Amino acid sequence: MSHSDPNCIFCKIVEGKIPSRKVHEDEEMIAFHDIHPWAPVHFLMVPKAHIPSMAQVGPEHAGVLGRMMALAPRLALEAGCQPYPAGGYRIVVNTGEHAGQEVHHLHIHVMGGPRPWLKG
Ligand code: DGP
Repeated sequence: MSHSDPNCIFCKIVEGKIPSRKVHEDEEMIAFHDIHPWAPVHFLMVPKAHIPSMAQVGPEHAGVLGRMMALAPRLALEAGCQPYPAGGYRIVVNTGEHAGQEVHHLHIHVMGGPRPWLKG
């Protein structure tokens, strides 16, 4: 698995070649607002390493994925989601064509804000 794919839009965001509205960055991940939000609050959490989707994830990725999930609640509140249980948010990882995955660099959607945006 290569660390960076020159044709990948999220690798370009990671490398600063495409601008984004960042909510977090550290040595192994970046988080930024979705350009086409589905919810009042909608940001993406992206590992810096180019992993195409959840389908390529193995035990070697457990650390970074665990740290991303563990950071999501704090970033959600900082981005404007309201606290659990009256508020809250949805966390989604689209994987493959049947899930509607458009960008083939693993990303976690974090979506919140008052309904009725929530579907399904
Ligand atoms: P998915 O369907 O799970 O692959 O979602 C990809 C999301 O990425 C989609 O909601 C729109 C967002 N997106 C695509 N290109 C860009 C971009 O250049 N910048 C930002 N901020 N978001 C993008």
